Amino acid sequence: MELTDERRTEVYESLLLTRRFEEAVLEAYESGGVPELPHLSIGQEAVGVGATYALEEDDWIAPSLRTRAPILMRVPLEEVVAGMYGTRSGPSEGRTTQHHMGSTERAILGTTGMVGSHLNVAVGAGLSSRQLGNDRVSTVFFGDGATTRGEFHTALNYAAVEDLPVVFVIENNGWTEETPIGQVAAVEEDLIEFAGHDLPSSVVDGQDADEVIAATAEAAERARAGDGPTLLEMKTYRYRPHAEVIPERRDEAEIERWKARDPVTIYRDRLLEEGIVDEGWLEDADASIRADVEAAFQFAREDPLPPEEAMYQVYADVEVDRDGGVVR
Ligand SMILES: Cc1ncc(C[n+]2csc(CCOP(=O)(O)OP(=O)(O)O)c2C)c(N)n1
Ligand SMILES: [Mg+2]
Repeated sequence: MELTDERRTEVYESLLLTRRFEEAVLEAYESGGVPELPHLSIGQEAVGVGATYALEEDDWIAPSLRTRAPILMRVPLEEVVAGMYGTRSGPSEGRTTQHHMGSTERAILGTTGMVGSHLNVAVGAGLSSRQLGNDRVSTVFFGDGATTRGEFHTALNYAAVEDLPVVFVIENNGWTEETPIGQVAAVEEDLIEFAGHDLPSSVVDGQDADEVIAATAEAAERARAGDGPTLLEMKTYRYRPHAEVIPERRDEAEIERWKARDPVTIYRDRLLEEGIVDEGWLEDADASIRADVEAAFQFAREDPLPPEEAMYQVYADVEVDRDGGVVR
């Protein structure tokens, strides 16, 4: 995939948008204004941004509970923020929060509260590409904790046996809630060892968006050529606790070590060094992204609550009357 200077400035803008959005979520939550419990991805932005950037617009993406970047890259900001406030303009008119949101029109498969539940849905999307004869690749993001679930092994095995066009992206932030992954994963070093030897796999620097783009582009190309799935383990880190109600129990020194390899800073410094942007461009980009985020929050705060009908058609596409009887 050719990364022109212009495309690389777009990558940076997506990194910065994800960062500024999540900072705004945290600020709004702390001031008591958000009904949803944030599980922030601050620190992990390059994984979602880089991988999404390497894909075609209609390739399927199944985000984890924490992957925010692909959603922000494909769904209008106002809709995402409205989802968080549970208002009418949110995804599915308020039937779901932004935390697990999906949007089939934008090829985003929503997840559920069950860790790992979306892996086989993503494999199913890959199978549908095969059966429908199109070349849509399916990429699924999931945390290191999800690799301890049966779903992970079922999904990898089935995709490998059937040579399905699936890219598996582990967002390995080293922690599953408050447990270090090393305590619960039975592999020596890297989680890709779970895959065995027949599945192409690699470990990727998840803090470097260029590395993420290159690895994902190669995996997507393999999938599109009919050569089956790839497992990518992206090493990354979240700066915030698992969720905003959970106390921080990680070592401060560990958090600081990772902050020294911040994905937004790494990319900004590289663009500056290569003379692709200057300080003025960076300031303008930040101001404009901050203004967009602020406007989206303002929009969502004024957006009306969903209509009563939003309580219907949650589990099935049927119309029911007030007594729960099926009308159509
Ligand atoms: C099947 C299941 N078990 C436990 C939980 C509670 N839970 C929610 S998120 C989470 C940790 C997930 O860790 P990881 O997959 O590494 O993702 P991360 O939060 O680090 O992004 C757990 C245990 C759950 N939602 N579903
Ligand atoms: Mg984790």
